[in-house]
Amino acid sequence: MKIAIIGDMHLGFDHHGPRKNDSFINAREAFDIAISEKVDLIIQTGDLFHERLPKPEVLSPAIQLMNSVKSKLNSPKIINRIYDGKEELLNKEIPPIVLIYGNHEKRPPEYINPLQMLHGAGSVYLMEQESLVIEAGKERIGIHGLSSVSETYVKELVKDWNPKAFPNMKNLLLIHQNFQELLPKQPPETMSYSDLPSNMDYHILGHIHWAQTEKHPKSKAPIVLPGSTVMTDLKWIESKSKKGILIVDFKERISSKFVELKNSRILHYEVINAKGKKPSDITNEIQEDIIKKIEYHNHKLIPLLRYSIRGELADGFIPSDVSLRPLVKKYIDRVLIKIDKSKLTSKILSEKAKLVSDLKQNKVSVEALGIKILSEKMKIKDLDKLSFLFNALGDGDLEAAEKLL
Ligand SMILES: [Mn+2]
Repeated sequence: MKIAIIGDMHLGFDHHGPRKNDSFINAREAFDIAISEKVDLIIQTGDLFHERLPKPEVLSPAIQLMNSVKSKLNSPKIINRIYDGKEELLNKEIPPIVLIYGNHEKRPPEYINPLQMLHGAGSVYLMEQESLVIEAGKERIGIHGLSSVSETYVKELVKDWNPKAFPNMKNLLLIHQNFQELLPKQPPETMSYSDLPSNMDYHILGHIHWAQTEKHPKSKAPIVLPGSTVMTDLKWIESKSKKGILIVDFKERISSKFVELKNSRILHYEVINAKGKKPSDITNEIQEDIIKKIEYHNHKLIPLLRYSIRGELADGFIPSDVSLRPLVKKYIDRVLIKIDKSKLTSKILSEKAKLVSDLKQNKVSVEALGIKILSEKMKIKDLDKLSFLFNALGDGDLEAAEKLL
């Protein structure tokens, strides 16, 4: 069985910014590759959408895209489904796009998330925590999918779930979580590769935005990260790895190829050493680099330039003195400039600048700060209540917010 594996697509990313079309341009190219490869099935790793509540302006083209893919591929069939410990024998046609939901789509249990909506409309098949035997042509494959769950209890949940491999076919696991091996400084409850079941032939990981291939420490089965189709975090590692999708042939032997997305915008990541420099020295250095990048650019989308300015500035200057706004304006039609000053320091740092810097370095989350302010304003001390109220207000769910008071 030939399967296209597509990573996090984040449809609707930067909806109000200059990269508003990027997620859709790349999604269309990814699906076009899958269609031209005549795959039997497409697996998507969750975070199809960038937000829990995508706007109709994002939902509508997304549904059109899924439905157009569906019209161009044959419908696979579910033969067997194990859900909540119960096994069902079926013979049911499903859409060719099978996916799980990611952390970006997750909503509280009693709410409907956007992928549940697409599933209900018959545009995709969503797996929450279930095992399927899927048949395409005369071939069968077992897929075990787990949508995003809290990092604090995922290990226990996977252990309890303990998906059984279906006999006489390849079995693959689809999951969207953090992994110790991929992200530094994770709390101890975060999963490691060895927490993945060792009875699977193949593991597909969403959530991580760069492409990488690993092996299960016990079973030696592949662990693959297709990587997102659009750049969101602008990490250094994303500038070094290409965006693309995997085409995998699940025969007796599993073979795969990575097909690059040619339309994906180019990201350049540069580290600028600020040690002992004046702000004007830094902006001059960056301007020279911008000119060079423009000269060598040959992609139809203007490039994204990420400058990470690091080190302690010359005496008497603070990070906010380093402003690239004039450069951003000057080159607005030629490059997109993103600055990271989280590692830029000075001898004098005001309290406000320190708070902003802490926020940027994730020493304190915006959410925690918001809850703290809310707690002071509303004089509420119950942490659970505060967190629910904060989320309800964030969702614009005033009715739910009112009920909490
Ligand atoms: Mn993601």
